[in-house]
Amino acid sequence: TLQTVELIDIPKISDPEGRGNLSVVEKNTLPFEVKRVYYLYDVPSDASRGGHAHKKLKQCLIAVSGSFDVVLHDGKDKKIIHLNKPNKGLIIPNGIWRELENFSSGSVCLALVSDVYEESDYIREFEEFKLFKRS
Ligand code: T46
Repeated sequence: TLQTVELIDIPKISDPEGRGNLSVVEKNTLPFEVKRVYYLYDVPSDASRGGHAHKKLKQCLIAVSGSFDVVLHDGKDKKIIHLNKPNKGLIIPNGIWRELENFSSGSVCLALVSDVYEESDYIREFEEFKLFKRS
């Protein structure tokens, strides 16, 4: 369900001498081990990314620059989360439909994920997703 989606704090170290911030994701920051990193950038403001669910993959999405909306669906309920802080991570467990939209200009979505790329892990049809949730 959508209750398994959580927004976590990524530790932020503000420089005492005014040199800005540093955020760090370490071994125990996320509730899963990271096996792959990818990032979305130069996304036009009218474009939509995602539009699928994963059978097993867990992800952490971070707006390292700019902002975007993450539309989540568990087959029953829908929720929209606006990401706009480099020190917040959105944990999306497996079995959740996601769409990313309204990317601001210059925004970057960093994804830290639990497994290597495998097309067979994707459910790309919403009807199939609903059947998957019922099984
Ligand atoms: C997700 C959202 C937020 C690869 O070859 N390796 C990879 O690791 C990834 C992620 C993609 N690809 C290829 C597969 C497609 O030919 O890159 C192309 C674009 O992938 P996709 O259409 O899946 O991109 P998005 O932005 O719609 O989805 C991605 C992730 O795939 C997905 O897991 O949750 O970002």
